[in-house]
Amino acid sequence: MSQAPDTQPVHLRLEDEVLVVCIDHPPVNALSQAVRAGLLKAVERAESDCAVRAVLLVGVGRAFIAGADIREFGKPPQPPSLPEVLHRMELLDKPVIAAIQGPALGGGLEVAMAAHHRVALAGARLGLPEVHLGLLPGAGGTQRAPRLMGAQAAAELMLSGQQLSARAALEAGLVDRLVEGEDPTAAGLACARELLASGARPRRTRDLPIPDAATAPAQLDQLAADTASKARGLFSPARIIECVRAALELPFEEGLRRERELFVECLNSPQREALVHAFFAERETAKIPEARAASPRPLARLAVIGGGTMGAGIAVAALDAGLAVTMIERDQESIARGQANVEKVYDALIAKGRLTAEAKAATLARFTPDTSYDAVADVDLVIEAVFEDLDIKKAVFRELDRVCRRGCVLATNTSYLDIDAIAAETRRPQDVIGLHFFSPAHIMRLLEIVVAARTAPDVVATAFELARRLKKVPVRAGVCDGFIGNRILAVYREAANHMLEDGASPYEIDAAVRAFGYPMGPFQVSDLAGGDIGWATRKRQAATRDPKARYVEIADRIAERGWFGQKSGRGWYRYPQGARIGQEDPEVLAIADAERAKKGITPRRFTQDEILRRYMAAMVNEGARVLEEGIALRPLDIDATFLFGYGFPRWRGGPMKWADMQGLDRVLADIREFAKEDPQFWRPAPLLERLVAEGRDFESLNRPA
Ligand code: 3H9
Repeated sequence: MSQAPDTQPVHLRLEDEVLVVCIDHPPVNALSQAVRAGLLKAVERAESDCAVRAVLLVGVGRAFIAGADIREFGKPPQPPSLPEVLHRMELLDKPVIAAIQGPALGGGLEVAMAAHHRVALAGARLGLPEVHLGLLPGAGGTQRAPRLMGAQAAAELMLSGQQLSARAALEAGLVDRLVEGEDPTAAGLACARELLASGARPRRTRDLPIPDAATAPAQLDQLAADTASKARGLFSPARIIECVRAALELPFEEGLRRERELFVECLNSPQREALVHAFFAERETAKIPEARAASPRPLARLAVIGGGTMGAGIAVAALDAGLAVTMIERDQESIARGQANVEKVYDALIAKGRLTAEAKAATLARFTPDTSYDAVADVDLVIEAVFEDLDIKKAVFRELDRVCRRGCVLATNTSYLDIDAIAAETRRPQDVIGLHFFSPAHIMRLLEIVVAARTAPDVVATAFELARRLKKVPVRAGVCDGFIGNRILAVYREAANHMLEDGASPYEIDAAVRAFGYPMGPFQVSDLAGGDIGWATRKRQAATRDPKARYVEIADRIAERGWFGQKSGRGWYRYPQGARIGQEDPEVLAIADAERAKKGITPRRFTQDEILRRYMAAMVNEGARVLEEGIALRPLDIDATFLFGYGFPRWRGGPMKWADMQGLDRVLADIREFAKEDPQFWRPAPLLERLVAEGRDFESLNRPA
């Protein structure tokens, strides 16, 4: 008779006198209600069964436990709670051992810390990353970690959300021993038997003294001050420090109660909701129809055409992912520059002590600079990263079409241009796709994957596979001017220009945008990127611009003076002697005044709130259009684009999530209000109107494609 498969996520079995508790809840053994209930049952069995003399906790599969089940946040809590389970477990009078392989994160590490002994396999990764979800460790972690590793180190671990290797965790005191081998059960059983043979009693973390109790309070003051300036608007870091203070000042149980109160505050904060959305958006973007329908083509050798900043950054990203990279430039001088651009990145790492000269040499052994297109004849994928000019790009693609083998993926890194037109230059438009990297390409995580009209599904799947290997966040986009990100950017940037012309200063606008959580405002960004780039785009668009649409010329007046920003020492701000932080410039304000006067505009005051409402409403409205046209598959793709490519504050979840959290009716009401002055610019997107009429939000469109 065949046995029904065991669907319980926690299995128990007795091995000699050790109760082996297997947490088996794929993919990462998150602590769902069923897992917590299973753990509680295990504790009850250990309490009542005298055949059990020790308890061993192991995770089945690739993780020990990745933490609380993030999908349960925001829903009504289901008993038993994790703190309750861990309380009972810690009080067991039989030794409890956690054998850790893979990730032991958040609640997962809290389980291990409530055990009496911890052994770790070499691949274990331990951390308390709750801060990235707007939370703090809420199952005793803030009280137990200080007792194991010291209050200062615990606070730093929780504030950074950093993951420690098994060795680092051993050195920090988080685990008791590091074991060889790949089998956590065998390692844990060996430890359990040893403990039983030596008659060891449970060693409860709650009873341990905090090793740095005397010095930690002063260090926490320092950490609190640093956090206030670094955590930029984040809610949970200050509360993490408060919990660690409670660990230092209060008895264990009272400390736990304080932790609970502060955890619940974090759980109920809008930041938690936004950050959890960001966590899932980051993972959902790769779930696209083509990835299910087709398999990626082979992907081992890659070529980059162009050795400028972008080409070099892409080459580094690919080299770092273990691919072989050929770089093509038009002549010896240019390829030498391209090679130098690549080496510069590695040399900077060597200078910082983060890379050895040998490792650089080993990586560059996979790098082939060349000046002939023939060198790319056999590669699997080519990324063109030459000057942003349609004719130049078309010429490159004609050449690629001539030399590349059949089935090679031909990608362009254009940020605006028509990829269908580029594909039409080849006899194989099905192999052509857009791979829009963001500068610096080896660091920025966003990769817009632009699917043209005739791109084959397996080419799309290959692009997503490349993104996975490069550890990028891939977002599927359709062809239009600017794709998802730059298209939406152009519109909210225009809204900023309108406000500028109507009376707001660039400095007020930047300040409002920074206060929202962006690292920089739009005028600072323009100074950093170089005002000449936007100027060139505006000149390119002049011929096709709607003559009835409002056009603000202030930026042109600035650019005409050669004030291109940081690189020219002057832009919207002044940068005396190469300063990186700009100073406000009265002459810029005078130029803006003169332009207003020319158009007969009487300047008016804008509050920070109004600036932001206009900026965000423009972003959301264009986002809705991008969705409606199918340029973005889902609202979460737009959110991921802005989170990973445009500095949108992660704790606000992305523009579409932000709009949902404001209430779409409020955003639409703003747009209608603004439309009274400029009905052409502020035309509400029909999708936004429809969602409001139906009482729905963007989230309702986020179903997997
Ligand atoms: C917490 O613990 C609070 C407690 O202190 C207090 C309690 C009272 N829950 O990332 P991957 C899914 S807060 C639910 O692609 P990897 C993920 O969505 C939590 N689902 O794989 C994905 O699903 P799908 C603190 C989760 O190998 C699949 O698993 N813990 C969870 O690149 C694979 O994930 C954390 O913040 C979860 N906790 O990385 C850890 N974790 O296949 C968060 C993952 O449907 N997790 N999923 O797309 C991670 O950092 C990474 O997922 C991990 C694996 C390193 C574990």
